[in-house]
Amino acid sequence: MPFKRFSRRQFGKIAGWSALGTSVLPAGSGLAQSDADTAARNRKPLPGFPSDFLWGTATSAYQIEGSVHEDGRGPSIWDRFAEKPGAIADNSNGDIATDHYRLYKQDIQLMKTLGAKAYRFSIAWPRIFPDGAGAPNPEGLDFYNHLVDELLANGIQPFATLYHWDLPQTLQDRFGGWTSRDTSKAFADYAAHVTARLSDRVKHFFTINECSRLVHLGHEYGADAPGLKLSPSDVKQVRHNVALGHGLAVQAIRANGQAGIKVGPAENAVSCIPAVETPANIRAAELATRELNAGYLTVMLEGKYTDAYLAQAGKAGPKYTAEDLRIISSPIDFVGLNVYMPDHYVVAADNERGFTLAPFPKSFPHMKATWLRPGPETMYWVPRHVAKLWNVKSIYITENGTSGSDQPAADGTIYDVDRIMYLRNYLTQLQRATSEGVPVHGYFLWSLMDNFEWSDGYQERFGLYHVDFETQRRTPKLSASFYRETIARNAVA
Ligand code: PNW
Repeated sequence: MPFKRFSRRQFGKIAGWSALGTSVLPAGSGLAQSDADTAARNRKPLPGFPSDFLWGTATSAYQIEGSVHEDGRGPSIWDRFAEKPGAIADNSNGDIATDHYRLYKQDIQLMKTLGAKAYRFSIAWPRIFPDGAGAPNPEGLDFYNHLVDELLANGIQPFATLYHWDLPQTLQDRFGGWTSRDTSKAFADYAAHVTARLSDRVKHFFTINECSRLVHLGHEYGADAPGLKLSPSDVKQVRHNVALGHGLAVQAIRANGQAGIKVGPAENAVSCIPAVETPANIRAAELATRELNAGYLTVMLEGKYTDAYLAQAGKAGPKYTAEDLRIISSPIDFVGLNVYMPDHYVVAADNERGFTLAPFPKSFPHMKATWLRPGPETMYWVPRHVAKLWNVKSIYITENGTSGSDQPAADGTIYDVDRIMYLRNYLTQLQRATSEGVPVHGYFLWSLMDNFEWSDGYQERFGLYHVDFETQRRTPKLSASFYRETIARNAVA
């Protein structure tokens, strides 16, 4: 809603300002300055994070491993997609990536240097089942066995994601990938196989990374593998099949995992922020969160699509059974949230939905990637909404970070103060959330090191460690020191 439509008085009311007097320091007065200094010195530090808060970093298989032909790995839809001219900005692919498949021991030392106590990685389905289903490839699993053992030997808890977008190509060819529920079933079989073999040591499993991105970018806009541009009704069916895959995998993981393992999704929930923090706007942002995540977290946590989602879809709605909904909403132990940016600033409105989504002004800032609009408060609101709307008792921030230009200065250091600015502000908001009792139990920074950033190739660097993609040399950026300091203090540095 454009603010110019409000009179000053109306705006004051909405913002809850009418009761506030003006409290501006007299400009240029030395006295005011020294008062401010004293206040700053006496300021009580913000409370730190809970004492058992888990700090980690995150990566995904195709973005770092390389070695795409090693030890019997089959092709994935990303190998195939990257072959298409123009699909990847720099015409690159994940053939070598950051060579983590061979350098994983060294990379675990990087985590240790940060003081991180947890690591979120993904397992490449085409390494475990080169044909997507059928005969497993034990050599493929060996890599993850070694990785997990090495993590544990270094005091780092493994958090495994089962699907971070690298679908075996054979499933795309055979069934049309996620357009068919045969893929949802194959995913559950793969999840069962992996959990049976890793859950003696891996205690936390994420099912699918960001259902929404794989649905929209992969199947609606064609910007991610498999590069499809499906009709609205087919997109809704893909969305349903992906949610079904999540639910079937939750059941398979429980049935095959050791007692006490925990499972949940890793979603980038559509983030809705009260444009001005008033009770009415907060309620409107909650309503918007529930509606705009209808095909993802809402159906997973409520076991039904919202009335508005079904009404809006009309004939293009997904086809499903009541049993599907029961499977999709199988109980989970935590919700993983990838938090990057605000999707919407919300204002309460007297309309059918109860909210208005404010358009983003052209002047809204962005980080190096033009899509990444910084809004630190999203780190407070998304977990708060999720905890409140669905009574979720455990949340992990499964990704948060930014790319940067990351140019070395004359002294060779990468002073990535833009990344530090971004992280400091987001973590301050996370500290607000945990100190108010929002049950966030850990944070995984995206990413440990620069890597293959999907259709942006190697042009967007998200790492705490700079990677020279020619030599595979890893060098800490200044933000690595910031993160190490934050972990050491268990409070924003
Ligand atoms: C994530 N958004 O994707 C992915 O999980 C990572 O693999 C990826 O490298 C990382 O973010 C950085 O891009 C995102 O629109 C998808 O808010 C969508 C959004 C953010 C991140």
